Amino acid sequence: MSRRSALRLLGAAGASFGFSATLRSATTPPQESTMPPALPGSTGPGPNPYWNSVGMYVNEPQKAPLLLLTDRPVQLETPRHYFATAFTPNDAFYVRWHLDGIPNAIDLKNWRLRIDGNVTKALSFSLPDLMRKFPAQTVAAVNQCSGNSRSRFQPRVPGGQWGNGAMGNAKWTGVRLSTLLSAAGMKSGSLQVQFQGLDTGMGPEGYGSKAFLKSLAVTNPVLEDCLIAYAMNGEPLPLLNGFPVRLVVPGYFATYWMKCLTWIRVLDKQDENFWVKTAYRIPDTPRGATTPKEVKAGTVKTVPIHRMPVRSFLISPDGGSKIPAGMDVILRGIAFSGYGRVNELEVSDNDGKTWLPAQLGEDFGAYSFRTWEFRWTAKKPGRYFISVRATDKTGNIQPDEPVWNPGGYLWNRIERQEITVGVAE
Ligand SMILES: Nc1nc2c(c(=O)[nH]1)N[C@H]1C(S)=C(S)[C@@H](COP(=O)(O)O)O[C@H]1N2
Ligand SMILES: [Mo]
Repeated sequence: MSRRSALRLLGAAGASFGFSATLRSATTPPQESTMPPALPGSTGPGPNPYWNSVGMYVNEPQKAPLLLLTDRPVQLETPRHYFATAFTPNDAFYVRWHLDGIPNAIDLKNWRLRIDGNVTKALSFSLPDLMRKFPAQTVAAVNQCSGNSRSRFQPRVPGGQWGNGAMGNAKWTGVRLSTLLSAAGMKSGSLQVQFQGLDTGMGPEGYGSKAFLKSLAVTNPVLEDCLIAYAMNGEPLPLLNGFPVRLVVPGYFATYWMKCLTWIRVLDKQDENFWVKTAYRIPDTPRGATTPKEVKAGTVKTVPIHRMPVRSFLISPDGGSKIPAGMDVILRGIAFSGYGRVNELEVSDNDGKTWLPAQLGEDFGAYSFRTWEFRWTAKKPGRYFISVRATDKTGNIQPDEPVWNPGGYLWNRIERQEITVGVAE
């Protein structure tokens, strides 16, 4: 048995005993009655009504107990309570890989980051080179999987059935991608910059893609914001989150945030690899929405997924315990958008009929989580539905309609949480 699978087994065994059992009771799932109503024409069970996915807790190396989504490749979700603060601890940060051949260890003596392809001068850097030869930059940015909240989709779509915990926010420190690209000198005719990590594997059946490759167009202004990060919240990245360096693409979905980055290639042709041409594409429609019927008809034009739509979450209280009537409670949560900072957060305690502004927390930059709080007093006992909605600088506001596309991407519907208020005794 390998060390990894031994550790995994230990983690799984641990999950059935004390530690994670305590965590679990702190996030008691809501009752059946809080299931959102089934949508017209739906079949089968309704969307996942729980905040998180419904997995057991596991311990992976360098990680706190996290919710297991799949183990090959390893995919772990962050439990709700970790989102009470603007920054997600490294050990609680969610994990997503596509291929099962992920690195177990990195030998920094031999590890290099290469830049080649359509450049004047191919370059290669050791980790100390990156840390010493270039100025360090820091950005607070949300890393969110394109499929975050996929378990809400109705009808269901294939792919990891994430709850809301396939996201995290960190302060990323590293070298600007543009600095390295200028050092190498992009030649004329350059179309895309392609990124590759150290992981290998079979990829989806029938596609034979042995590597996970992503590209961004050389004309995309986001390249200027990209960092090659060697620190996450002031510490080395956990291996599962991309040690020694990963690409950070502020405002963009995490699919571009290449982990264990080792190879940057400047292409003079369009990238036709599976992960760009076939996967991670969204309908070229408002909100990226389509219908199963249109997909079947083959009429949906698609584009690569890009920026993250505005979202917000209530983190506490989580509905797991009754609140005494007449008592002040502070509702707390987070919000973010890939289209510019969140500048308005509203709360409704009557299922969206009326809204009141919440107090926004410290501003850590346009691409960070922003915390919010709202003092709430329910005078009468009963069931309340708390909804939260954010508006970003671009004027995007969260809608109360679900979105549907075959990839299970771009979910940003207004969240609602049932809270029971009891008689004060
Ligand atoms: N090398 C490599 N980088 C990768 C991936 C991968 O499979 N391999 N998956 C991407 C996707 S789709 C996501 S959601 C994020 C997840 O980042 P995390 O595991 O640090 O949370 O990594 C991105 N970078
Ligand atoms: Mo992802």
